Amino acid sequence: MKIEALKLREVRMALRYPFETSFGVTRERRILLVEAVSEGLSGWGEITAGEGPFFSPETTETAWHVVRDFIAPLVVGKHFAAAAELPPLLEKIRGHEMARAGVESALWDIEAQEKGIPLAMLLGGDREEIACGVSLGIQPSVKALLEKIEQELAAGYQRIKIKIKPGWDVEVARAVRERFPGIKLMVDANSAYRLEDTAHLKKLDDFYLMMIEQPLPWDDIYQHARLQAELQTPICLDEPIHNARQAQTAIELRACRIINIKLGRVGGHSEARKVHDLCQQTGIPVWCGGMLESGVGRAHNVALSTLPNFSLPGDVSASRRYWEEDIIEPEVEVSPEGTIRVPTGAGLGYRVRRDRIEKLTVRQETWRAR
Ligand code: OSB
Ligand code: MG
Repeated sequence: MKIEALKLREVRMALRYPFETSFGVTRERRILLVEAVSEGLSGWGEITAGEGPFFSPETTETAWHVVRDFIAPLVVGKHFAAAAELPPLLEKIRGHEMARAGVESALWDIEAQEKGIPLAMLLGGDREEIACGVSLGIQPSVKALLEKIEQELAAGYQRIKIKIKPGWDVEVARAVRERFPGIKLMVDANSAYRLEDTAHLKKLDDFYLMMIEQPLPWDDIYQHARLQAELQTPICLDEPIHNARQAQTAIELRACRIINIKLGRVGGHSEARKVHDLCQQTGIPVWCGGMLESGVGRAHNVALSTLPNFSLPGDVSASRRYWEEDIIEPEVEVSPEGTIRVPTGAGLGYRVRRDRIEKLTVRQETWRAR
């Protein structure tokens, strides 16, 4: 492929329901969409950075800056035999994984279209459907949370993740367990605790959770190992895993027993596969995390989730849980069994709706090969 043009758009999409975590409330997403153009094909990627530097240091603005000033000049006008040739070219850019992932994703979409195969197949996936869970934000009351869980289970979702923070944790988990004794249940703290909270976190062991995701600081691995030694519940790491090397550190230190792979957080499909393969070889199950993606990012997550070691239900759920109207067609739907069917068309396998994107776009910039 020759990248003749790279187009970056910012779209604003209002969530149907506010999403509250220990680091804040999100009501509207400012999503960057990457469109790469090559020989009559358009490949699409999504940059999953947050509006503020609260999940990770990246933001919508930093990603725009990094794509415009550093990534686009390295990509536009270049020939690639495969999307996997991009990461070495971007290697000297430190951090900014989400910005890099959005561009790399667009190239993977082009490569799959060129070959006339689904992206899932190009990545090496072998599933026809993927298992889905939901991530439920902090709710105004326990009653409201129990009602939400009831709805999601009725819709078929296979596991429930609830966000926790100090003051919304042990008693909430207890109430959910009492009401739903048999469900697959887990919690995500998004770094709301410190190692000194170990005695408090140990109380969660009573509720036979599948895992506790990221209890300790966002950039920590070592203290999670100290905590894991004290907990029966498996720890799952999210925030501090940006590449296979960090995953190896976490596994060798026994800082976790499960890893959440997010395409943006690890810098793209190439690195996501490396983390996946390492975890597979070392007996660590993985699942695909979410960042409140639009249909474009969601389609990439569906494809990634088809790899064999994605053996636990992920945070990849139906478009309609987030948006009144998504930007792909058909929208991502979940079956009554709590699965998403992997599309069989070439590339992403969903049609990207330019009409809808145009309406949602607040700024755009295009860089063309000269
Ligand atoms: O920690 O997994 C997380 C959303 C935004 C930022 C971080 C996280 C999340 C989620 C939502 O849990 C997952 C989703 O439904 O997309
Ligand atoms: Mg998380």
